[in-house]
Amino acid sequence: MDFKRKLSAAQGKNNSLLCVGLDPDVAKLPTQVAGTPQPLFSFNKAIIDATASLVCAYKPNSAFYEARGAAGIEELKQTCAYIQEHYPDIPIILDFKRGDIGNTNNHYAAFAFDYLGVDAVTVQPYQGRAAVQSFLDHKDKGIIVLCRTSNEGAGEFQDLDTDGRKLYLQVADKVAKNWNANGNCLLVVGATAPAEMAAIRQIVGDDMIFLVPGIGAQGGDIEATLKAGGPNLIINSARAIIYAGNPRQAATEARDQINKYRSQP
Ligand code: OMP
Repeated sequence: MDFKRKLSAAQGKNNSLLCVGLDPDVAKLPTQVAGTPQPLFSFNKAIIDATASLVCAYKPNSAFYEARGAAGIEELKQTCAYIQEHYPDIPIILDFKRGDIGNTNNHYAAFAFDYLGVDAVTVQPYQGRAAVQSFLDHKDKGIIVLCRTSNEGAGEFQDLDTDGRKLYLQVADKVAKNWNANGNCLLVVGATAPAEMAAIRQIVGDDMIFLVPGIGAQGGDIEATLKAGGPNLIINSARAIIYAGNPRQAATEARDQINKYRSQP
C-alpha cells in the first residue's frame, strides 16, 4: 500500500494525527535501559508498545542512531523491523533531511526504502528538483520536503524575498505544481510558525499533507496549528512524549488535544 493510503488508514483507525518521534538519546534514558546492549531499541520498543493505538505514524530521526555508529544503525533497523512486524498498519517516516546530486540520492533512497523499508523520508530541496528526482520516482513512498522549518533561525534563508515571494513560499509552490507528478510529495511546516503555515496552505491547497514538528518541547501551539493548517496534517512530538513519566498518557493527551481542535471549524 502506498504511503498516503497507509497514513490515511492509520489516521482513521486510531482517530489520530499524532506522530511520535523516536529520537532516543542514550544520555537521557533510564539507567536500567541505558546499560543494556541495545538501549535505543529497548527504549523504542516500550514507547511503541505504549503508543501504537494512539498514533498515525512513527518518525525516527536518523541522527540519534547514526551518533552510535554501526550499533545505532542496527538499532534503527531493529526499530523499523519491530514496527513492521508488530504494527504493520502504522507508517514509518525516516527523518534524515537528505539531499545531494541524483547519483548520491539513489543511495540514500536505497538505505531508506530497500534496507530499512520505511514508508516516507524527509528531504531538503536546496539542490533542486532534478536532484530530488531519485526520491520522487519512488511513487509509493512519501517524499516530505522541508518548506518552513520549526527552528528559531528558520527565517534566515527561508524568509528571504525571491522574485517578490519568500523563499519558503517558492518551495511550497514548486513542490505542489512541479514536483508532485506522482502525488507523493508532502511538506515540512513547523508548528512554531502558524502564520507561515496559513500562507503555505493558501498556495498549495487543502490536499497537500504537512508534516508538522514543533509541538511539545519546541512550544508550538496545537490550536494555532490546526487553525492555520486545517486537518491534513501529521503532527509530530518526540521529547514531550518519549521522556514523559507516562508516555502513553502524554500521547493520549496530545492526540485528544489535536482532535479537539480538529473537529472545530
Ligand atoms: P521534538 O522537538 O523533541 O518534538 O522533536 C522534533 C523532531 O522533529 C526532531 O526529530 C527534529 O529533527 C524534527 N524537525 C524539527 O524539529 N523541525 C523541523 O522543522 C523539521 C523537523 C523534521 O523534519 O521532522
